Amino acid sequence: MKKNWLIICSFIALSRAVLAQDAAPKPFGPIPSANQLRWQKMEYYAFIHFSVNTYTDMAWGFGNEDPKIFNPEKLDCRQWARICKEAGMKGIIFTAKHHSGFCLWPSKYTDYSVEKAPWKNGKGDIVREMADACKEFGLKFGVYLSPWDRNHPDYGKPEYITYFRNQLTELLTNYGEIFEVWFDGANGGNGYYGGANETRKIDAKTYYDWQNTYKLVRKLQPNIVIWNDGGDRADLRWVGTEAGYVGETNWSLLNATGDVPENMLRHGVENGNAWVPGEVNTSIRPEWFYHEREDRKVKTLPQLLDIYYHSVGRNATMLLNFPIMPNGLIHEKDEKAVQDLTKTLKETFANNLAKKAIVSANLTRGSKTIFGANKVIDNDVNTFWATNDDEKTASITLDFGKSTSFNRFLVQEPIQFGQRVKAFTLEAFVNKKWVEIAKETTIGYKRILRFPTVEATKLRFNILDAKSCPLISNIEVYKAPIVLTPPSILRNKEGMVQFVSGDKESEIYYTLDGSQPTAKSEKYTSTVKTTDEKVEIKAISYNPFTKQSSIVSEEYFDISRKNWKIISTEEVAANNLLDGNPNTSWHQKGNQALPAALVIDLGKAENLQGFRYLPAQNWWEEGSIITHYKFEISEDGKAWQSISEGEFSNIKNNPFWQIKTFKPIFAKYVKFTALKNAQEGSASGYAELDIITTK
Ligand code: FUL
Repeated sequence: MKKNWLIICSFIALSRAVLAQDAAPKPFGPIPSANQLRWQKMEYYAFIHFSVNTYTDMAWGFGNEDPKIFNPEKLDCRQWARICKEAGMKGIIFTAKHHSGFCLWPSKYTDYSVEKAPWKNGKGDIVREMADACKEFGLKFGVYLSPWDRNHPDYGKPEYITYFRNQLTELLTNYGEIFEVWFDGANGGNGYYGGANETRKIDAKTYYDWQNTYKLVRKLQPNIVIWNDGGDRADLRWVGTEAGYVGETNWSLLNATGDVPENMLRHGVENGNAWVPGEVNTSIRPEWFYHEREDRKVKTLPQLLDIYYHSVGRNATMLLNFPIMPNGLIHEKDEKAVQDLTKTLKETFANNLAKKAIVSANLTRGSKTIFGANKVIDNDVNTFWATNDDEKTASITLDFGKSTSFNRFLVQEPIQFGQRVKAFTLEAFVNKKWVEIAKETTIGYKRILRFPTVEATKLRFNILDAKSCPLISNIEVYKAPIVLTPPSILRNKEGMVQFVSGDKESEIYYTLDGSQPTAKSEKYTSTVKTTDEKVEIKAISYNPFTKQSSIVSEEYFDISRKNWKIISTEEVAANNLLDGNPNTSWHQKGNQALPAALVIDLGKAENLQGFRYLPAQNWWEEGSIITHYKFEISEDGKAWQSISEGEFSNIKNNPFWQIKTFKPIFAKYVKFTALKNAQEGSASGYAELDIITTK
């Protein structure tokens, strides 16, 4: 009797244990809210930048622009929505108000808006047209409302907060459901401010009283996510750069309070106590607003693919900006670029090879019907493969049954249970041996790996470490078409040109006369000498085996800098800013003595009509970016005339070439002065400085 009783007891204990492991694992650490989860699944959506500064060719409006300049005669929000929809994007975030303070809807609280513009005789409302177009094309709609307002007289005073919230209320009440609101943190201080024309400093942490603003937002739009890089922690985080990538290690966690250094923005915080996932925002051109000169700088297919894999492929979302032209349309080159991206992504992710494999795991939690390995290929991200609670390592093998070639691996965690995986590897079974093809860290909502094509019969995915038992909801394997990266083109001080290949197998062909290069053009073997004059160089990468060509890369160089001499310093490193290599830099010391001037003797008088400045590209580690400058010229190096002075708006977030033009003037000497740096008191960092001549 006693014995039977014991058997019954142990049976109950055993089935309890089995049942416990059949039960879903408990969430680990912070988890996303329903709104964050819905947002994450959008993956890819658009930004649209349009304002009065579209008409003044500026990155930031000053706030004094006359609304009369705002007249987008062909404005067509349906064109914008169509392009985004066809690109596979899921929504659009629109700059309802940028830093200029100009409102693209007729706000009741200001007349600095479309109401004062000639467009539609002041009867138009672009926010309305945008919201309607999104609805028609089945896209979600989001708004960008700049907290910094360079037009409003009360900016800096408590009254402005009331104004800001009133506008927010208009936008979040009158235009249907809003999926995301963007509160940009940029603030350069100076502005028009109702005519005061002064610099106003605010404490971004306290001034906007974000907590109460957030309450208002959530009351008006319960399904919204809030983006904020300047104030209190919101739902989403900036990734610390506008260049279009987040760290390979990317935790969707931060700490709810405290400062977030840029490094943390890129990688998140492994043991952070709040769920704050990253959103990668970048523009399809170097800048956010339209500039005609950037028609040749639209991001190329290889660049856009990199952005996709470095955002969606690294547990973030991709927010890609289209600048609107003064006529109110997206440029056809931008449309073409995004179409090419969509086409390639469709081809890449068309045939999931994992579906054809037999999937097995070395460990499984409880019942295989609930948590078995085949859950990773069942097309349902809500079901997943799991191990027992105490396991931190486990492997899944995909057996293709025959030799199969692939170059992409996609994996997902069911993040509603928290982000868990800390380290994993990927191995391919080639010639009867396991070969490691990737060693990585985090996964999160989605991770996509790219690697050179491998031919293997099996693929093994090994989780090496996790915060809690690993859970995997999805695995996909693909063979993507090869897209060749065009070469980059560098010209040094002496006018010698070097082409740098994007891969190791391709040959490079080029032209120096602006014509389209083909595999019949000049082949690049060693450095090419160009004349000292302006030159337009085009080049392609070409794979002789597949006969495939890359798209064309092109660079336009002004006169060579051969005879230039920096005369304000003897430091040899200063010549780095003339060497044509963006990766070498010079940091002008003497931070006490700011403004620090750089004087260059051009060798002979040139007819100047502008200059360009590229900040040091290693600004993460060292030195600073110049935000305010003065450009002077002289015939004799003694008497100076100031030609251009101002700011490089948004250079800190977007540290690329800054171009300033002016009326043509002859000069033999130029003086460039850094009036202010992004990091106050630090050295001024230069990668390159160049002039633009009229010749
Ligand atoms: C930045 C702004 O200053 C830019 O103008 C742009 O709107 C970008 C998305 O955010 O910080």
